[in-house]
Amino acid sequence: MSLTEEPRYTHPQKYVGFDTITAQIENRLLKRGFQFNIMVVGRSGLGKSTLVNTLFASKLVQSNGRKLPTDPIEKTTEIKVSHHTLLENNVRLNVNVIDTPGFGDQINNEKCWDPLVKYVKEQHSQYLRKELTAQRDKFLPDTRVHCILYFIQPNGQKLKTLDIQALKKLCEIANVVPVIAKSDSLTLEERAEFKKKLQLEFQKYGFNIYPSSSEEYSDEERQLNEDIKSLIPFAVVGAQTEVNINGELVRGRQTKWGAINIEDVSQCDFVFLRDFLTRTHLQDLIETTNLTHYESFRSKQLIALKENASSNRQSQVHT
Ligand SMILES: Nc1nc2c(ncn2[C@@H]2O[C@H](COP(=O)(O)OP(=O)(O)OP(=O)(O)O)[C@@H](O)[C@H]2O)c(=O)[nH]1
Ligand SMILES: [Mg+2]
Repeated sequence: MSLTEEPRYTHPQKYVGFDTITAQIENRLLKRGFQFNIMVVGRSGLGKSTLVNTLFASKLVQSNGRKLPTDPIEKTTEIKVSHHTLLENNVRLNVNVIDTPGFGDQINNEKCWDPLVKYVKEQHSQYLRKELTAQRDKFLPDTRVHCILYFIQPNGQKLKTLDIQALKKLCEIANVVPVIAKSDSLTLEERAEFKKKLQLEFQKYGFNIYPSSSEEYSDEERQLNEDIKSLIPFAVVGAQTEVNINGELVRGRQTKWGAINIEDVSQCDFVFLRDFLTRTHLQDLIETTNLTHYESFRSKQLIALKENASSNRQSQVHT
């Protein structure tokens, strides 16, 4: 058959019903639910917890926010994981939020990303151990980090050494999506300029920012990813409150100079980020974690195991 020739289909003479397989798969998936694990990384007070709550339109995590300027800033780098089950039109989404408060806020910031890298690898390692047990569960609980939201300070400057090192490490092991935090503190022009500057920095340092330009994507998907890439880092604003704008209640922030409607795409990129993470790339984030990041961890571990075993055998032969 030449490439231009149409494949020859056999059309059953009566309705057989195998076209229901998609509905059957859907039913099974709906019963099982979906697992999505999202990690937020950034300095203390950049609005990490607020943005997670804003993204899922639910109060998932405590956003600290100092009530008084004299209150101490929480200076912990302890990783906190919280589990949630969200329900939307029959679809159950289990969300694990991995919060890393105060990242980079220690007196000694050297290698402060190490615990995060360790956490991501540990989840891969746990999954691999479960996968390799003789009588493994049918469905392995998945704690692997599907997405890391990386918060960059809205200061208009070049990336700090700490951010460069952390981004480099994290991009190698997970899907990293950088955002410009609290972008309402920059004017629209400043934001556009800062975004361009950061895009050049990402290129300069060769970060493998999600989504990558994989060969496996179709032309349409690749075009969508190119469009998205021009928006990264998303200039976000988080808000858990509603404000009245022209008689309409919208999610936003009230400031001395007026109100910001975070759902208005001319005011910030929040909607682009939300749609990217949930409406277009949720499945791809989960799949890429499994097929790319976990797979590379898995093959490295198994090769190391094999080499270990063979060098043990050789040393036994020689002794
Ligand atoms: N202007 C502005 N303020 C924000 C934004 N997002 C959050 N905030 C405020 O910033 C303060 C800190 O927000 P959090 O969400 O607790 O910040 P965090 O990064 O989780 O802080 P830690 O958990 O201490 O690391 C709160 O008072 C929020 O209301 C934003 O987009 N713009
Ligand atoms: Mg927080």
